Amino acid sequence: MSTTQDLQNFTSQVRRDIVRMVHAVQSGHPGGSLGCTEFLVTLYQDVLQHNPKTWDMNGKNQDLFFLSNGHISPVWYSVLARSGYFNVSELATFRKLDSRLQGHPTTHEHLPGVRIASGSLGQGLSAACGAALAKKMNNDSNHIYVLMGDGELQEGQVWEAAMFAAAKKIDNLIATIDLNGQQIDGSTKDVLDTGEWKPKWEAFGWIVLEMNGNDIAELQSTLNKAKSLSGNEKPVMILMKTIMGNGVDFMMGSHKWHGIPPNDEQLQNALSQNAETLGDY
Ligand SMILES: Cc1ncc(C[n+]2csc(CCOP(=O)(O)OP(=O)(O)O)c2C)c(N)n1
Ligand SMILES: [Mg+2]
Repeated sequence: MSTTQDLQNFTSQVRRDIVRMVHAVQSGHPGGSLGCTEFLVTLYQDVLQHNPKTWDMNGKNQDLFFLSNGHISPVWYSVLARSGYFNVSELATFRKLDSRLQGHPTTHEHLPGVRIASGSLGQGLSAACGAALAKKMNNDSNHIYVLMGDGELQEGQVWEAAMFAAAKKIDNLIATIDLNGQQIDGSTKDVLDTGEWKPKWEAFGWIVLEMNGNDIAELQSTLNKAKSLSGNEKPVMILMKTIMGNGVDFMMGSHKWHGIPPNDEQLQNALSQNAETLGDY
């Protein structure tokens, strides 16, 4: 198990990677990436049972993670690279022509760690259901994790998968929603006020947990709790409160940084707030 301080240091480096990647090509999605940094760092460094060196598409006897809100690829690519899936120097190719690190992940480039294309919102939970069922049929006791955005929940396909997972008792599935309260055009409340999520997921037959996704100690304990609640004939949902743009003060809490890059001055400001702990790529 990693210490909370180790994970905090890792998080700081990933934040640097995110802002440097989107700044370098002047495109990409820093807001959601920064808000989900603690989550992905804790998942990959402390929770997932995985072996980056023997990675393959099937992932037999390993935990699998699916990123459904594929636009937050900067944080995922950084965490994958720094967890050993590929060389960190490849982060410099983000969003460039012929790069394996496309703005939205696809399987076409064969980037280790990526098992589905995502970016077209709404599909990841369905893919995760299929993978989780396959694990059960193969008597593989590992878990399937998936992350979705809160704006993404407005996609109808999410609710088909929500019904399917409960009906089929897919209890090796641990889903998380990034509840940052923001989406591309404004706050989720202003765009489509959907009310409380907890009673909705419970009514659909899920076990529902809540956590602060920007608190590493809480992430560690809640993710472990989710694991301990699996195997009870119900899928597990973690409603994760985050702050969009977390860790870069002028990006925090606003949908405006959903998909725009920092300029030179803003980059320096963002970097000054996040120490270089593992070495820049
Ligand atoms: C099917 C589909 N419709 C629309 C989009 C355009 N789009 C990209 S991100 C986004 C907002 C998603 O909101 P959320 O999931 O909350 O992500 P956040 O802004 O918090 O990162 C939209 C509408 C898309 N990628 N896919
Ligand atoms: Mg959101």
